[in-house]
Amino acid sequence: MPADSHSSVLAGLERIVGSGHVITDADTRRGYEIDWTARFQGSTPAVVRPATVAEVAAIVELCRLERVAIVPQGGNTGLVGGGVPLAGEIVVSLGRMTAIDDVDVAARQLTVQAGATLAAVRAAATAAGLTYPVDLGARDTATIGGNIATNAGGINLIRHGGTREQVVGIEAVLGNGQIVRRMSGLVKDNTGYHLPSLLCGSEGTLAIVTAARLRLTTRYDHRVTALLAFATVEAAVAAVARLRTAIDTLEAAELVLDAGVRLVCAAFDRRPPFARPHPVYVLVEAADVTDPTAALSGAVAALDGVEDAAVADDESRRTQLWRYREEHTLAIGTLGQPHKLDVTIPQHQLAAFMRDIPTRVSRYAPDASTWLFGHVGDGNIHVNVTGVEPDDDGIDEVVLGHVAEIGGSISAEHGIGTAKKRWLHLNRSHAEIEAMRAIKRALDPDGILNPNVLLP
Ligand code: FAD
Ligand code: 2HG
Ligand code: ZN
Repeated sequence: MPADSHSSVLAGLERIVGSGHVITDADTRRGYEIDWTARFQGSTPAVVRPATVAEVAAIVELCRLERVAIVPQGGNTGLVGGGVPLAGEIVVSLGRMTAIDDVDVAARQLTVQAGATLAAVRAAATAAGLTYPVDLGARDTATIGGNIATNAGGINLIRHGGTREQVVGIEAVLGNGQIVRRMSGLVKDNTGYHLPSLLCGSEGTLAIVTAARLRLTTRYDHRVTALLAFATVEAAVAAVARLRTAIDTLEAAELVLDAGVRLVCAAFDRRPPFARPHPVYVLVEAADVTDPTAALSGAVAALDGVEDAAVADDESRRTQLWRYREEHTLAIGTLGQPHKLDVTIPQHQLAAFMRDIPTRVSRYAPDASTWLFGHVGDGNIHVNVTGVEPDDDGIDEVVLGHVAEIGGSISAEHGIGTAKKRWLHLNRSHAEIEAMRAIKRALDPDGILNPNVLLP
C-alpha cells in the first residue's frame, strides 16, 4: 500500500472503531501475522477490531474505496495459512464480537457473534441442558466465525455432521459492503439460495461472518471412552466399520499409531496407555441419555483383532485417554514446522493409503518423517510431514496427488487456504472453479476479501 493511502486508510479505520482498536504496534501485530503452525508468516499495516456489524460494514466499505485487501481472522488456529496477512492485507479480527444470546430452548437454537469461541458456545448450550455438537481440539481459541468459514469438522462429525449441518442462520458483511442477515432460525425455509450453507467453507473470501444462529442437539450426560489396540490398520478400520453399525450412540472414532503415541508420551511426559505397545490404536466414544458402557463393551467384545482395551467412564480417565489423540498436533509441533495435509480417503482405500504414504514421502524426502492420525470414522486422515523445509511444497504435491488419484479429498476439514490452492484443480473441475469464481465476483466485486485464499 502506498504511504499516503496507508495513512488515510488507518485514519479511516480509527474513525470507525476508535484508535484503541486499530493495532499498528509491531509487537502486538506479531501474533496476528503468523499462523498457528508458524509455517505461514506475513505482515500487516494494521489489525482492526470492530465491535458491531455496522463497524464491520464500514470497514469493508472503506477498504473497497481504498482498494485495500482484508484478511478476516478469528482465533487464528486455522492450519492452511488462510487467516494471516501474507500479502500485506489489513487484518479484521472478530475478537471483540463475542456475545452469546440466551439459548432458545424451545427452538433448540442459539444466536452468537462470530468471535465467540467454540468452547464458550458449547458451555452455553450445556448450561441450558443442550449441546452444540461440533467439537475439536482448538475449542478454547477457535471461533464460531472461523468454524463457519472453514466448515470445521472435528471429532463428533460421524454422529452429528460438521459445522454446515448446524448453521441455520447467518449475519455477514459481503465483500460488496452489504449486510445480509437471516437469523429467524426457520429450519424449513426453501426461499432460494441458502446463504448460510454458501458461507460455510467460504474461507473469508465472500463475506465476513459477524453472527450465526446454530442448531443445538440433545445433551448426553453419560459418556464412555475406550482405547482399543490393534496389530494392523486393516483390523482397526474393519473394527470401526463394525462399531458404526453396531451402536448408534457412537460419537467419535479416532485413529493413532504407535509412533504418534510415543511422541506424545515423550513430549508431555505421559505414561504409555498399555503395558506393551501396539502398532495401531482406535479411540472410540459413545454417549447417551443413559449409560452406554454395556452397549459399547458388548460391541467391542464382538470385534475381531482387539489386542487390548482401556475403558473410561469418568471425566478424568476419559481425558487421559483423549490426550493420546488430541496432543498429537502439539507434539508434532515440537519437531518443527510441519506440512499438514488433511485428507479424506475412501473407506476401502484407507488401510492401503496408510501403508503406502510413508514410503511415497520417503522416496521424495528420505529424511522426512510421516505422522498419520485422525478421524478414521469418516475417512479423514491427518498426514503430517516433518523434516521438510516449510516452503518445499513438492511433498504436498506427492501426498495430495496420490490422494486425488485414489478418489480422496485434498481437504477434509481444514480448508484450502493458501497452502493448497495450487492443487484445487485435483478435486474440482474447470467448470466448478469457474462457478466459484463467478460467485466470488458477484459477492466481492473488487476482490478485497482474502484475495490469496482458496481460488488459484
Ligand atoms: P482462523 O484461523 O482465524 O481463520 C480460519 C479461516 O477462516 C481463514 O481463512 C479466515 O480468513 C477465515 N475466518 C475467520 N473468521 C472469519 C469470519 N468471522 N468471517 C469470515 N471468515 C473468517 N479443524 C477441524 O475442522 N477439525 C478439527 O478437529 C480441528 N482440530 C484442531 C486442533 C488444533 C490443536 C488446531 C490448532 C486446529 C484444529 N483445527 C481443526 C483447525 C482450526 O481450529 C479450525 O479450522 C477452526 O475452524 C478455525 O477457527 P479460527 O477462529 O481459529 O479461524
Ligand atoms: C485434529 O484433528 C486437527 O487434531 C489437527 O484437525 C490435525 O494437526 C493436524 O494435522
Ligand atoms: Zn482433525
